Amino acid sequence: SSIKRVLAVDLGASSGRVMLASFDGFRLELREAHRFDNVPIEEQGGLYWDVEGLLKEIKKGISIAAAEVVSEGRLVDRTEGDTGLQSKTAEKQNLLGIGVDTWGVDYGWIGQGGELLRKAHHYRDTRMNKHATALERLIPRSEQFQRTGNQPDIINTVYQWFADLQETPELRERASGILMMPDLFHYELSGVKASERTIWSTSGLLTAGGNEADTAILEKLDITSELIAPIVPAGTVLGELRPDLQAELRCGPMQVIAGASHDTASAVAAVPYRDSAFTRPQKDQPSKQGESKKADIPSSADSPREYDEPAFDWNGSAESAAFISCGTWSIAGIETPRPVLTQAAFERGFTNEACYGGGNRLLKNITGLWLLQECRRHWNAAGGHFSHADLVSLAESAGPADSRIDPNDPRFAAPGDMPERVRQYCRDTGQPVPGSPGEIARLVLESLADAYGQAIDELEIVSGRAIAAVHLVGGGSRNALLCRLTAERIGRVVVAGPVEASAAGSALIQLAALGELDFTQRAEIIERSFTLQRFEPHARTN
Ligand code: LRH
Repeated sequence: SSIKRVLAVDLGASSGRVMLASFDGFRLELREAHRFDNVPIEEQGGLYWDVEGLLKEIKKGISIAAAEVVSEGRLVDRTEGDTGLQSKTAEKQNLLGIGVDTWGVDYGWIGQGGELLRKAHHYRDTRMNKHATALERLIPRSEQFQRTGNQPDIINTVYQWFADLQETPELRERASGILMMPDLFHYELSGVKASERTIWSTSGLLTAGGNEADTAILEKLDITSELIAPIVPAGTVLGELRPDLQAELRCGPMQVIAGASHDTASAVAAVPYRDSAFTRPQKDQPSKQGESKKADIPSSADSPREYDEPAFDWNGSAESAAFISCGTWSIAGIETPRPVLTQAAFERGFTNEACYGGGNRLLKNITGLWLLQECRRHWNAAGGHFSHADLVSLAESAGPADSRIDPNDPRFAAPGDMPERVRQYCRDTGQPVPGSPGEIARLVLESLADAYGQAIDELEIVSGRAIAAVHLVGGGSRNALLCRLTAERIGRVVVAGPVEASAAGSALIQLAALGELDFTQRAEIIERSFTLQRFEPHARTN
């Protein structure tokens, strides 16, 4: 068979999926093999990952997908009427790879025997509140930004580590390693410990645009760099799925591949940029582990800082397309050749994270559909029966909202009674207070569109680059009202889709790493494979 198959495991805020991706050389097809809940464990006021439970579900997903693939092979044989070919075809239809992606910043402390030393915290845990000021005294915010390119944020790994070490200093002695969450799952699947670069680029610990942890920051935390496994580029083949798992899951050999294991980096890899406004640098080519060479990007640790508009060579083109990766979070950004470490970028709340292929994502993290997800959870717990789509259509009929919230206000970060927090925000700011679920949903969506508009305008200022259009990808691209409001607010064409951007990006990167796909063709492949919708920036009345 010429169909190549890989598994993209995408762990999102409320659910995880094992997606079976099939590529026939022309089109990519994604099918959900297994979906499961990803609900953080709440225990004595703490919020944690259910690593064991998730691992069980990932394994279940592998065996379901493997069985599906084999039975598909049989089906082909039966129609051909040649039972002799049965086992051969089934073998050829094997899964080639598997990669896990999830949100940034979270990690697990690993003990001497490779076990989790303690439950891995979820970033919405509030333990960092007590320690953030002390960390910022130790490593001032502007220094954090200058060293790592990351916008200081209480959820960043560096804040979480600091809080952990303040509360449990003996972790320094007891730990043999620290793995970011996708690295932890890849380790469980392959037995190989590695630190994938895109997920580490969310930590607040990596040198800006570089390939290693910032030594000054590690020193200030009093942590040895030996705790961090070698950093590898996105698209690194780590090794084969452990033989015992192959036997247990009856799935045959497949490669465990660290794709862009940061979900947003993966989603951005699936953005079908068409204007070829900017050809990304291809210097940090993904390679097999061990062969990974250092990216040819000057490490900001030893190069002069840029305080003015960055003087990038944009290959002669005048404009870029921006992306908004819209799910629980909304991430608005553009790709730049190198991190932008200017004062303007810092002050306006931008962060720099790594791309697959070696470029940089200059972006702003905006609290996204989380607000609506939490509202829905609250209303349904109180007896409502709202689907997400119900809320969108209620928002549609509610008409324009009179008030706005700042989605990034800290009061909205932790789980809780979100409708009341939205109302309280309006009271506190002297605005009309929304009542019905439709009014609240409309207010949230319009506030998001406003935040996107502001981020896109600021991106132009900070990057010195005109933004011609915006690709809105991820689950939010299904929300036609949000796409329309966004197009109107930002005054540019919005191209919506793919919905399953993280899984699609993971599949593209894995297949490219295996030599089965030419990544420079990704826009064409995405356009052939998924429905994309265009929203024009004309204002409407309702
Ligand atoms: C989106 C995301 C985002 C941030 C946040 C913690 O899921 O990965 O890019 O890193 O989660």
